[in-house]
Amino acid sequence: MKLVIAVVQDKDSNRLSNALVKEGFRATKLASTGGFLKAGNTTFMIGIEDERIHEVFHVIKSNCKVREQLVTPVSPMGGTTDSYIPFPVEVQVGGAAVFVLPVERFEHF
Ligand code: 2BA
Repeated sequence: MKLVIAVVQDKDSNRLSNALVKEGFRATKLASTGGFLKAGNTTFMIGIEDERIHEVFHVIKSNCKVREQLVTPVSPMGGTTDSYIPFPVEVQVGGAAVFVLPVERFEHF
């Protein structure tokens, strides 16, 4: 068994959770905050048998979009503070940052 941890944009979270339920996957949604943008995102925990993991990836990929987002860095990106002029930069966010962890044991009481 594996635990899939997927960080997705809030805009995609309802669609993804509906799709997971429809395809028969169990998932838990956690409200989270990205360290870089300091904006809300959603973290899914999905416990899944090893042989179905590619199905979960497929559902995540089909329901999470890549989006461009403008962000003004709060600290210099490598330069010194005296030469620092803040200006917005565009970053690509998503579709999903996905981690796969081995599960030693799963009990459901
Ligand atoms: P954030 O940390 O808010 O990052 C949002 C987006 O900003 C990232 O999109 C990436 O395009 C950019 N970004 C992040 N750190 C950067 C940096 N040091 N310099 C330049 N650009 C940077 P994604 O890669 O799609 O990540 C979306 C969210 O997924 C992240 O939100 C974070 O909450 C989570 N995440 C991504 N990689 C992670 C990791 N290795 N560990 C834990 N969480 C991660």
